[in-house]
Amino acid sequence: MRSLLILGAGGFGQMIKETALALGYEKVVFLDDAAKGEDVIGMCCDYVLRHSDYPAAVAAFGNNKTRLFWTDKLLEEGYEVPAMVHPSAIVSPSATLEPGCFIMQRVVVNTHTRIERAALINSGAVVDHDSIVCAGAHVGLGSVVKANCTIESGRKVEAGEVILSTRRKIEGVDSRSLEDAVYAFGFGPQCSYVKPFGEGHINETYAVYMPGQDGKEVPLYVLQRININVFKNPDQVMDNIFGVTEYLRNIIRQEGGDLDRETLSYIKTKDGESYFEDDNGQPWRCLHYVPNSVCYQQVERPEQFYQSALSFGHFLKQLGEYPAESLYETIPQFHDTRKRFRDFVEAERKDVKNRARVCRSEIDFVLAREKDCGTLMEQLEDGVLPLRVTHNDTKLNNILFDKDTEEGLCIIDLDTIMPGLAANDFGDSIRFGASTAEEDEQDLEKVHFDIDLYEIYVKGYLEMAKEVLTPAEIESLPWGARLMTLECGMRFLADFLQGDVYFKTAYPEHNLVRARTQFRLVKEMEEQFDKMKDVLKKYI
Ligand code: GN1
Ligand code: MG
Repeated sequence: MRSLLILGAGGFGQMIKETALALGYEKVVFLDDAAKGEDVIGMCCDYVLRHSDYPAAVAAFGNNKTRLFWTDKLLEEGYEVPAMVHPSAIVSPSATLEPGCFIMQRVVVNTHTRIERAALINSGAVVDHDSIVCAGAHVGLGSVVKANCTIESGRKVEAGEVILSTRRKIEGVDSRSLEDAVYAFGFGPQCSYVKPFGEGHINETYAVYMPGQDGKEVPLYVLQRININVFKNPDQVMDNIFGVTEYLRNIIRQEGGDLDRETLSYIKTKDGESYFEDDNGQPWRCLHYVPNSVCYQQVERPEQFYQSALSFGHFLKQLGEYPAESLYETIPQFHDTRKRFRDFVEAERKDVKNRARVCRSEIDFVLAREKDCGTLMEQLEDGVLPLRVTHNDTKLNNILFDKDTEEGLCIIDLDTIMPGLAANDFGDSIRFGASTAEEDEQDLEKVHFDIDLYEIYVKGYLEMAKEVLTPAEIESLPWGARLMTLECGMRFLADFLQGDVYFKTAYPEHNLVRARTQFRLVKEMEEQFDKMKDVLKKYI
C-alpha cells in the first residue's frame, strides 16, 4: 500500500492530503503539534520514529520558513520526499521539480523552469519558461511569474501578483551599470559569474561565464564598456564593426574558413540595439568569446610573431575591396604623426601636472624628431602612398591564436579600423612585437629592438601582402616601424604630462615608463635603419 506522512494538518495540509489521494496514495496520515483527529498520529518531532512505517513524507506548511525547515529535516532523515504535483497541473517535461515542492491545481510550469525544494506553486499560478522558484518560496494563487525570473528563497508572490522581471546577484558584478549590461544582453538568468578580461589600455572588458555542457563554467561572451572619452561616437564605432565583421564573414565563408572563430561576432541587445547605454550614458557592447583561443603580451616563440605577420597581412588583403568610404573615422587623425607631435608640444607647454621637470630628456628626445613625424604623411599627401582599410592597432595582443595549432586565428580590437597606411599597421606590430620586453618594462636594460624578430615579421607580412602592396608602400615599411614607435611614445608621454587621462594606468609613472621603452626602441631602430632596409630587400 502506498502511504504518505504529511507534516502539518492545517488547511494546506488538507489540500495536500486530497492531492495525495488523487495521485493514488492509499494511506495518508499527519503529524501536527496542535491539531487532533483520527488521522493525526503524532507531533512533528515524532518524524524520526515514524520513518520505518512511512518511507515517504512531505512538509505541508503554508509558512515558507516552516515548510523549508521541515522538508530539510525529512531529507536529512532519509525520507523519500516526493514533489507533489496535482493531476490537473501542466508541467513541462523539461522542468526540474525538486523534492518536497508542491504544484497545485491547474498550475502551469513552463519549459526549462526549476522549482526548488519546498517551493509552493499555488492553484492557478503560471511560472513561465526559464524561471527559477528557489527553495521554500511561495508563488500565490493565480499569480504569474514571467519568463527568466528568479523568485528568491523564502519569498512570497502574492495572489494575483505578476512578476515581470527579477534580478539575482551575480558573482563579479560589482556595479549597477555592469549588472544592467548583463541583463540588457539577456545573460541575467544563466550567467554564473563575470570576470575582468584582457589587457587593453582603453576599454573595460569582462568575460561572461555560463555553465557549459559538462556543467563546468566556461566563458561564452565578452562584455565591454566602450571608453567614450576616446571613442566619442559609439554608434559609428559599432557601425564600422558590424559592417566589417559581416563583410569578413562572407570572405571567410568563400575561403572555407571557420566562421565562428576567424572573425569576431558581435551580438545585439535584447532590444535589438548594437550596444547598450547605461544610466551614466556609457555604451556597452557584447561579442562571442572565441573558443579555444589564446592571446600573448609578448612574443614567446618567434613562430608566433611569424603567425601574427601572416594574420595581419591576410587581414589587409581580406579588406582590400572593402568600401572604405562607408567607414567612419572613429578617432580623427588617429595616426597623423604630425598632429600627434603638435598635441605633444601643447601638452608639454601646458604641463598641467607639473610633471615636465621629471622627464626633460624624454621631452627633448621627441622635440629633436619633429621632422621625422612628417615623413609618411607627406608621401600620403603627394599621392605616393595610398590609403587602405587598415586596423591601426596591430599589436600582438590584438590577435587571438588557436590553442591547438598555434596559428594566428582572429584579429580583435576592431575599434580603429579606418582608412590608413599599410606602413602604420606593419609598424605598430614591429613596435610591440619586435621588442625583447613588454611595453611597460621598467628596466630599460632589458628593452631592445630585435632585428631577427623584425625579419621574421617582414617575411610573413610580405609573403601574404606583397602582391597587393605597391613598391612605394613596401619601401615605406621600415619608416612605419620607426614612426609608430615614436608616435606611441609621444602619446604615452603626452598622457603622462596631462595626468593620465587617456590610457589606463596602474601606477603614477606608468605612462612615463611606457614612453621610455618606446624611445629606447626608436633609438635602436634609428641605429639599425640601414640594416632594416636591407632585410626588407631580401623579401621583395
Ligand atoms: C591602445 O586598446 P589597446 O590597448 O589595444 C591604443 C593604441 C596604442 C596602444 C598602446 C584606441 O590600444 O593606439 O597603440 O594602446 N588604442 C587607442 O599599447 O588609442
Ligand atoms: Mg587591444
